Amino acid sequence: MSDTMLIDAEFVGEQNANLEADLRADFDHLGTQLERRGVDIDAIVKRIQAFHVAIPTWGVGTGGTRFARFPMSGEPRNIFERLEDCAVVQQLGRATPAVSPHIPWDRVDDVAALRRHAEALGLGFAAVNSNTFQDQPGQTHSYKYGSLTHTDSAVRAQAIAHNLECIAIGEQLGSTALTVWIADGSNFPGQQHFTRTLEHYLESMREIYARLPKGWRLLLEHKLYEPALYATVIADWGTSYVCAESLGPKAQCLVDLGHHAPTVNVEMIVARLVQLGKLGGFHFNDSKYGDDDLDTGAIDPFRIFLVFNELVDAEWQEVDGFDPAYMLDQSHNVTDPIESLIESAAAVQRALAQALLVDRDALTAAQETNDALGAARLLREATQIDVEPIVQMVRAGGGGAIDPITVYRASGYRKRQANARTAERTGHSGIV
Ligand code: LRH
Ligand code: MN
Repeated sequence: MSDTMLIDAEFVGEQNANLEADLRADFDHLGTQLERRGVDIDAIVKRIQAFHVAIPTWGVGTGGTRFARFPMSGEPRNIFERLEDCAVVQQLGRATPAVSPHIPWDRVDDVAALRRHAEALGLGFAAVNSNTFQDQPGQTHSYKYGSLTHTDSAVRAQAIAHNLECIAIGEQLGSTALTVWIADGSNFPGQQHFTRTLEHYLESMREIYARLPKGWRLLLEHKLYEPALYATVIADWGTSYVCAESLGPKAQCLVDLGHHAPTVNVEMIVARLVQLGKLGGFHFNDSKYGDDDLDTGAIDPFRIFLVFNELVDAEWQEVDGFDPAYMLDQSHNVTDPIESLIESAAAVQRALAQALLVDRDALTAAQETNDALGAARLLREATQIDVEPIVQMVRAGGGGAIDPITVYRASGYRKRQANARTAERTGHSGIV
């Protein structure tokens, strides 16, 4: 438990006290229901307690689209304040003890001071994200026509150097992974040579791979389109897999749920990458059309359940080396980001809890005997069980809030920050 509490712990305790009796009753009732299904509720609680999802530092600021961004008063103005808001998500939700930084958005002069600030807030650092999809002031070469795959080796060298800098910063922060998403691609047929761009990508990534510190992994993030609107160099899981395989054992594939065409079967991609030993991690979010970066579970909670059904199956099968990095990657344009992140982390916990309720022996039997409806029912039934008392008990047991959104709103945290953080930010467009 961190020593810097941004919301009065006593206040949280008082709020919980009003809800404890009802929670206990709901929890015991659910325990009886699950016992009838041969499920030990305490074992599920233990599993959810051990599950953590990292939050994106860029997720605590108000997000925007290419049209506009509508800043919120009291939003964080720098990484130190972003960590404070991340700490509130952790204090109340107890599921997000690590944050995923993005460089240069989170670059500081004194990295050790940043690490101390995070530790004082009870936070650690997950994968570092590099950024060669924007030009920085004073940058020598532009990434307008690409970065790690640019036709000009000087631009590629600049992009490689940036990724090596991200590794160096990550090492100081205690991170053990680098996530590489590149926007490289084209808007016109013929604009780029498909094969040469992928060869450039592999050449560049080999230089980055060669400099990975001991115990680190390189996470390749694919994306179907945007900002490239005709062809994206790393557009799908297949390309990402081939590259990760070619790079070596420390390279794995990261699945951002929003980076697929709306009808794509993402849970099957997850199963494939598990089978191929290349599932490195996730960026959880939800979407209806494109890479909408909406709150996880806000549009299609069944989809996130189906992803966790594959992950729980992998654990149940004791798949060798199965250890994905779990992160949220969302853009909060119309909500208080702290509330959205608390709700989204809980949505991921809920999906895991429901996936743990699936009777895997019965499912295997139904699958092996082609009992289609029987198999489908086993999954659907698991999603019809209200596991909220489990998610609440995990929060309460970890010193968090049984009803975190009500506590957060009643705490007046955002108002306090609105007074403290005089707005410097403008309404420019873009996600941050
Ligand atoms: C690209 C992406 C990537 C991040 C960015 C903020 O769409 O998902 O993971 O670098 O969002
Ligand atoms: Mn992402």
